[in-house]
Amino acid sequence: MTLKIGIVCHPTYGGSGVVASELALSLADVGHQVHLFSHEVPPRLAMSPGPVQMHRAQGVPYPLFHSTPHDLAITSAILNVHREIGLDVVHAHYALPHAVSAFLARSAAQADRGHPAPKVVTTLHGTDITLVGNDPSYSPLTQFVIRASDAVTAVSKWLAAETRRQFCLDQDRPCLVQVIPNFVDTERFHPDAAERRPKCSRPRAVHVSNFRPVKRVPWLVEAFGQALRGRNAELVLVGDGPDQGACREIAHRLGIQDKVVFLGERDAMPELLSPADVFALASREESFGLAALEAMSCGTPVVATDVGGVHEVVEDGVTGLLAARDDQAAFAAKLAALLFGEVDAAAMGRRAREAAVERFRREKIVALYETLYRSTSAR
Ligand code: GMT
Repeated sequence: MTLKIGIVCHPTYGGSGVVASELALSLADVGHQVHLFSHEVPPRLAMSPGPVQMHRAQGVPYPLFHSTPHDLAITSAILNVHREIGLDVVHAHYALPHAVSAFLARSAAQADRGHPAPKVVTTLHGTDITLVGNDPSYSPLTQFVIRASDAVTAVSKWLAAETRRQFCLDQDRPCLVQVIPNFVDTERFHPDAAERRPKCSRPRAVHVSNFRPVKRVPWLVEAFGQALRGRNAELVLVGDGPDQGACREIAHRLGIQDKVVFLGERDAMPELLSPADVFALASREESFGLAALEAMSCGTPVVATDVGGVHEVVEDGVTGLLAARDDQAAFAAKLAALLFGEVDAAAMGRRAREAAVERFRREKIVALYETLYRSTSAR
C-alpha cells in the first residue's frame, strides 16, 4: 500500500536537508506520494526530476515580525495538503522548528475531524540536540517535541545516546529513539563518477562543509600545512560559510595559498569526491558525517577527528584514519600518510566503498523508514 508522506526540512546544503531530499526522492521512486515542505527548494531536490511535490512556504514579511516566521507558513502548508489528501505521516528533519510545525499541524488536524491526523516522525540530526537544541532558549521545546512525536529517530547510536542523556532523564517517561543511519546513493556516488585526473597532477585532499565553526575548517587548513612539510599536494575546499575568510587568511599566513583551492558551493559532489586521494573532516563535533560517507561510496578513504558518531561510519585503519579531536599533529600525520603513500590509500578506498555499499546503501536504509512509517501509522 502506498503512503502519503510529508517531509519537512531545511533547504540548505547541510546534511539534514540532503538526507531529507534524498529520502523524499527515494520514497517517490518506489511509488509513495511525497510532499516536501521547506521555505526554499533544497539543492538536492532541485537537481532531480523525481516526482516529489514541493511546497515552498515562505510566509509574508510584516513590519511587526523581526524575521518572517517560515515555520508557521510551513505548518499551514502541511495542514492545507493534509485537508486535501490526508497525509499518513509528517516526517520532520531537524527538531527545531520542524518537529514543532509537524506537531502543530497534527494538533490542528485532530481538531478538524476530517482525515485522521497524520503521525509525526522526527529525525534528529546533530546540532538540533547538541549546539542548538540544548541551549536554554530552546531546550524545553526540544524536549517537548521529542516526547510529543509519534516516533523519533537519530542518525547514529552516539546521537541517540546523547539525546537520552540530555533530554530523557525522567526514568518514568523514557524516550524511544530508534537509530536509522544516514544513507548514500551508491550508484551515483561511485568510484567511476569522474575521470581519474592525469597522473602528473598532485595528491589531493577534499573537504566539504558549510564552514561553520563546528567544522573547524581553519584547523584543517593548519593541519594540511603541517602535513605538507615542503611537499606538493592540494586541499580542495567545497562549500561556503562563516569561516571561509579565516581559512583564506591562514593559507596566506602559511604560504600555501597556491595549494588550497576554494570551490564554493557545488552540486557535482560525486565528480569532486571520486578523484580525491583522501576526504578530510576535522569537526569538533559530528553526529554522523554524511559527506564522509558520500566520499567512501566514491572509493575515497577518510581522515577524520574521532568525535561523536564518526567512528560508526569510518572504521579506523580499515576505511580511513581517525585522530583524537584536538591532536592536530596526529591528524596532520594521518593526512600525510594517505596523501604521500605511507598508507595504501587505494586499498583503503576500496574497503570504504565496500562498507558504504554493504552498510549504508540507499535501498537498505530507506526500507527502514518505510517500515517505521507503516508501524507508526498503524498505531
Ligand atoms: O546538525 C548540524 O550541524 C546540521 C546538520 C545539517 O543539516 O547539516 O548536520 C548534521 O546532520 C547531518 C545529516 O544527518 C550529519 O551527517 C552531520 O554529522 C550533522 N552535523 C553535526 O553533528 C555537526
